[in-house]
Amino acid sequence: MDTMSQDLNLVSEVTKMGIEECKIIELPRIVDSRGNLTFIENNKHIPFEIKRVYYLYDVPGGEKRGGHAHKNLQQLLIAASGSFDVIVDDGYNKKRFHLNRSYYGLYIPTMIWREMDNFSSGSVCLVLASDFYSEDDYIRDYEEFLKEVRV
Ligand code: T46
Repeated sequence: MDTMSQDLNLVSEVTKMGIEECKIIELPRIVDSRGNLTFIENNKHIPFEIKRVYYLYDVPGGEKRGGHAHKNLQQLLIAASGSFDVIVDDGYNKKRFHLNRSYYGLYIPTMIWREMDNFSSGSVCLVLASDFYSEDDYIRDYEEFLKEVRV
């Protein structure tokens, strides 16, 4: 297969991702009167290898984050503290998830537009990502995203 066909195949793979692929994953929980504990092991509890961890915090009330899609990145978003909403969009359908438990993670595959709002005071959004940071992996223009997914 030549490089061009491989690239075309990759694109058609990518376009198959629908919002039904965005799933809440229930993480292990050790309930303890001293306080609960949740753990995540690489390649075991989530469907990708973790290469990066980052977190959003001190988000001012009423603020929004996100507003982009990733070409190749997969992520798991966890409300490590407080709560917030994530709106996922595959170019045809949208779905709003309310994250408010630190033992639930929202899995977002490639080529899903995401927006985040409704952050509670003191909330922390912990993100596990399948790759290192690369601005080239972002699609930050919604019209460009629609063009890519509606082929
Ligand atoms: C996502 C949502 C949930 C870095 O230098 N390294 C990093 O690992 C990240 C994530 C960001 N940055 C820089 C890039 C920008 O200059 O931090 C700045 C803010 O990033 P951005 O505007 O993309 O932040 P959010 O909150 O809109 O989106 C972030 C992630 O970028 C994104 O992948 O899915 O959180």
